Amino acid sequence: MSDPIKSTSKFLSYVLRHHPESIGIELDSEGWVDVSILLTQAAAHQRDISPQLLHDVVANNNKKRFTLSPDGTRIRAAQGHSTAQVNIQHQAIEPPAILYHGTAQHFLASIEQQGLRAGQRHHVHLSADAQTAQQVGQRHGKPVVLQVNAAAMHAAGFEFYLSDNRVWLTQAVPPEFLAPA
Ligand code: HQG
Repeated sequence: MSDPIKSTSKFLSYVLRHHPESIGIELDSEGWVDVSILLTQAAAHQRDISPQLLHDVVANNNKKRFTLSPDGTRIRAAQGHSTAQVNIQHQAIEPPAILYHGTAQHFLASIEQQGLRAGQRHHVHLSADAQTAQQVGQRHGKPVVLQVNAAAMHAAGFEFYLSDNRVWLTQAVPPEFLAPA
């Protein structure tokens, strides 16, 4: 049997990032939905998630993908959204001088031409350490880690944001700010 924490995490990623309409819920523009509505609608779509299981998914998730509001009544995905319902107003902050992006070898030619693009997601995802980037890149094929000159981008006026779970986000990275790590 599949691990209930992992399968629930995948289900919640799908619903809270990409397709809230698939279980008839709406997210506010910051990505939040009431926990009670989420659990009721999940149950109505053959997904029984107990409050305890939800708590375990939020607490144990290796990437802290989900955030509970301080009073515990609302939940959101920390990052990775593609649904147009959500437009989190992240506060722009100064990034570390260097950030990393993990990708796959077969994307490199296109990235050298176009730079990094957000694609389906709302942002390009970057990490503060090369090891995390390596793991992200592995999901797509033979991993390659790129170094992003975040200090130069910041000086040029590009904005950077830090998600609840400490993923660095930016709109796009032009090729001149990229180098092999
Ligand atoms: C690539 C996971 C061609 C980009 C991870 C990446 C992350 C281009 C792929 C989060 C390109 C998009 C996000 C261009 C970018 N030409 N390819 N111009 N620009 N790409 O999955 O960054 O498990 O949407 O390099 O940990 O891999 O979901 O983004 O390979 O934080 O919580 O296009 O997803 O987190 O792939 O991963 P993705 P990502 P979760």
